[in-house]
Amino acid sequence: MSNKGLKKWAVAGALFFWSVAAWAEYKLNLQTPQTLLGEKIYDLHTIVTIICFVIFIGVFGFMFYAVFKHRKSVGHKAAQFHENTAVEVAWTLIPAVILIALAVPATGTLITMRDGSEADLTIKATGYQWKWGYDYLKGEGEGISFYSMLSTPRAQIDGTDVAGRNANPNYLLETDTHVVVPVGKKVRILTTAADVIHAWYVPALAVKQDAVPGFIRDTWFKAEKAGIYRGQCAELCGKEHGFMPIVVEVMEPAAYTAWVGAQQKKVAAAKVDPDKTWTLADLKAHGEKVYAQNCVACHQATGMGVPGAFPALSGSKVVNGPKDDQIKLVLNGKQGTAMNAFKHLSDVDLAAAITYTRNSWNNKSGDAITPADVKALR
Ligand code: HEC
Ligand SMILES: [Cu+2]
Repeated sequence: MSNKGLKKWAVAGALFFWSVAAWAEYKLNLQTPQTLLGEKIYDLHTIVTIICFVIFIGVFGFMFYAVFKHRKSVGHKAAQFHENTAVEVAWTLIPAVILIALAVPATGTLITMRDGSEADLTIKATGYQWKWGYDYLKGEGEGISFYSMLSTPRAQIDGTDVAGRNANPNYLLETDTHVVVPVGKKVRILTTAADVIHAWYVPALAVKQDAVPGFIRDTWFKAEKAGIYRGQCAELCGKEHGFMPIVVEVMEPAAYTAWVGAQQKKVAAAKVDPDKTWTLADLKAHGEKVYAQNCVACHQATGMGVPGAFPALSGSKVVNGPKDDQIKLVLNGKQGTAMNAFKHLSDVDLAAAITYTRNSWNNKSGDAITPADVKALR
């Protein structure tokens, strides 16, 4: 081989191995299933893939053999014939038998997958742009309700903290709160959505179910092993679905019971008396946090908004106008604009955020909007 040729191969080889190193974190095949049903699905997938592969080799092998061995250049002549009953019967029967042989176990598994009856625990998962809301509807923990949001730092996502991103094994797969469930219990997940179609997908638990506005769909799983299983919204339409991951934490029963207790205590503690008298300073201080979490992306920390897209709240007629109109606007949003409804926030949070906007920047109304004001307009 010439020197030049050698060099070319060396470069190609280096590139190949470099890319193999880059593949190290990718895995072929499905994730290891953590439920019995998931194992069934996994095995079914393996068997079907092998059968497809065998058929592929058989059909293409025969075809290439026929084309190569019987080519014109070695003196073969095309046979002229029509109809061959034996061949026609064979190519009808053999695929039919293969299809039936596949359909029987597939149907059995599918029926089990669809059977969400007699669940120990029922959790509703609601898709929002761009987070998940969970409500524990039935079973131990009934009444627990929370949102679950992406917790990967923004700097890792926008590329200002590449080192942090490279060191983060759960990049884009981590959330502020986990869906906690007990091990060995049948957990039924009802899926729905509040805005656009989402999809609740946790590969290791073998569940994937669309969450469609106005519809309730269901799926279920029974985890065999405690641990943390990660998934994502699997809806394709819209770039932000990849930023609403799902983290399921499967706990031993005793730990689960403790979690439920802690959660219920938290709910009780957060239940502030809506008739409590909040001072303007209390409301403003709390409101600044609520504003930073919910409003700042559009209206900006300066209250100046983004000209042409998001109106300034500083100096706004609405913010400085009658308080009822403003409360209604924030509660219900404005149809057809990016100003979404903020009904999901508590009376206290809304009262505080609105008080903050009425008393910040150039706004000096001096009014305190109380949680009771918000409650009255819900
Ligand atoms: C996704 C972007 C977005 C977020 C987040 C958002 N808003 Fe808005 N907001 C808008 C847009 C767009 C409008 C203008 C709607 C219109 O066309 O009238 C608006 C209008 C308003 C107005 C009326 C302003 C005026 O002068 O007309 C108020 C008050 C307001 N928002 C308060 C809030 C509060 C409080 C929050 C947080 C709880 C919030 N907004 C979060 C986009 C947003
Ligand atoms: Cu989604």
